[in-house]
Amino acid sequence: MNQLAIVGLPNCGKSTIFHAATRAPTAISETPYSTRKLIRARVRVPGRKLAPLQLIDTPALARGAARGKGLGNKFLEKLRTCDILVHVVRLFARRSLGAPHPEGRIAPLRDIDIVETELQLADLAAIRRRLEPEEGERPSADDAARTALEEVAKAIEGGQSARQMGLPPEELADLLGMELLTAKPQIFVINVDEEDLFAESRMSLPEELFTRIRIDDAPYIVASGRLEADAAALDGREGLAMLEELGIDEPLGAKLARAAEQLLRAGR
Ligand SMILES: Nc1nc2c(ncn2[C@@H]2O[C@H](COP(=O)(O)OP(=O)(O)OP(=O)(O)O)[C@@H](O)[C@H]2O)c(=O)[nH]1
Ligand SMILES: [Mg+2]
Repeated sequence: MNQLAIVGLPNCGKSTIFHAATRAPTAISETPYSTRKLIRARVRVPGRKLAPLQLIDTPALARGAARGKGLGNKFLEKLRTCDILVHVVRLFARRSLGAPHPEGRIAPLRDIDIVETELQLADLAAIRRRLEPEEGERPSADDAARTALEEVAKAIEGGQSARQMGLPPEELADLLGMELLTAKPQIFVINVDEEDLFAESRMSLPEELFTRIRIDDAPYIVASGRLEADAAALDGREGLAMLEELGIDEPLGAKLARAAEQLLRAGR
């Protein structure tokens, strides 16, 4: 089964999105780092037959995670086998005063950079372990892989992510003999205030955000996690009716599944 792992800063709404898309129980709270382990469940796509997808809720990544801050870094190794990262970005600000933003204010581009940097640092650390295994660890990579690993490490040190190196993820993984987090395609979920879903105010979403997302040609979904979670809590048909009334044509699970299918089909 293909796996999608959620990544994002503390309190950006990862668990809310996870719950909305799966209906599975998970900790949702105003306290940062309320998710303390990986939680897996199937994406629910009411009324449509699609290949099953597993969604993984994860502990938050914060600035400094690679140096041991927060919880998320410890779990990144377990995400190396997943196929896609669902990168949740916080834009919601109203009616969430109890849920502090770890950086003090809403700034989606900065947040994306923090998460991407932490993924890059995790990849670099994994590449180094591979190139210079400690005593008793598995033998190092063969020569071809070593050269490729050194090249990727250099690119990452220069601020690039492995997926920007122009090779499809599977080919890159074969070449390197390992999976890199920054090689995985991402789906962005822009988690907005309920009010911002509706026509005019949608214009208030920052244009630079979409420019950033376009760099990777990544699919994105603009959603209100809270609203979607409320709809998911209702009976299937009632939930759909609630969303429809608000002008939302499809629940979050279906949008995620469609974006994932598109990426997987394109072999990205
Ligand atoms: N207003 C509003 N609040 C939201 C939305 N999504 C999440 N929240 C609130 O933000 C807080 C954090 O949500 P979580 O889903 O627990 O966030 P998380 O990213 O999983 O947090 P950690 O696991 O602690 O990193 C909760 O109080 C949610 O109710 C949204 O779309 N709108
Ligand atoms: Mg959580």
